[in-house]
Amino acid sequence: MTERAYIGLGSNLADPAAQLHAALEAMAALPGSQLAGVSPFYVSDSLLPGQPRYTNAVAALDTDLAPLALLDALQAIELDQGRERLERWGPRTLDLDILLFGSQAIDVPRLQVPHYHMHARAFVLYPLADLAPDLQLPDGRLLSQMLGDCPFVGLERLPAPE
Ligand code: PH2
Ligand code: MG
Ligand code: MG
Repeated sequence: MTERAYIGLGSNLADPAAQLHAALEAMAALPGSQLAGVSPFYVSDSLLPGQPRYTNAVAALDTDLAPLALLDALQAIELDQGRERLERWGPRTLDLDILLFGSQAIDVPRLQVPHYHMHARAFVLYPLADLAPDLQLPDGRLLSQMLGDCPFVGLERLPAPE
């Protein structure tokens, strides 16, 4: 069955915008998957002080892959682009997070969907709303409601490339 997944992209090392573009190309090439939309890119300070600023975006991916197969594929793209897991929340060349997977709620050790902190992260919610403003989470929470509780503070929205 094809499901629409929303993927959060983030990078704060080694030309972040180029990392995001490369990741989008790699995601579009995944088996049984089609890129259905990409938000504008946003720049913001890291949640952890002392790190370079992040570039973030959200992509909509229509995929026949099962959730854990998609997770494997995204982690392979992260590794391919030089991701090193040195410290939790450390700076990274590429972070790909499954935010939503259709209307499924998933809670297994490797994967929790919806992504646990998305409701509180402006750099996730605003690009997600660019793609799907009327979105509802599996538990019934409305994206519009979450946006109201998460001010657009410290986010810089980059103009779309030519
Ligand atoms: N990711 C982190 C830590 N801090 N800050 C921003 N602005 N964007 C991120 O994607 C981000 C972060 C670790 O997951
Ligand atoms: Mg993340
Ligand atoms: Mg991650």
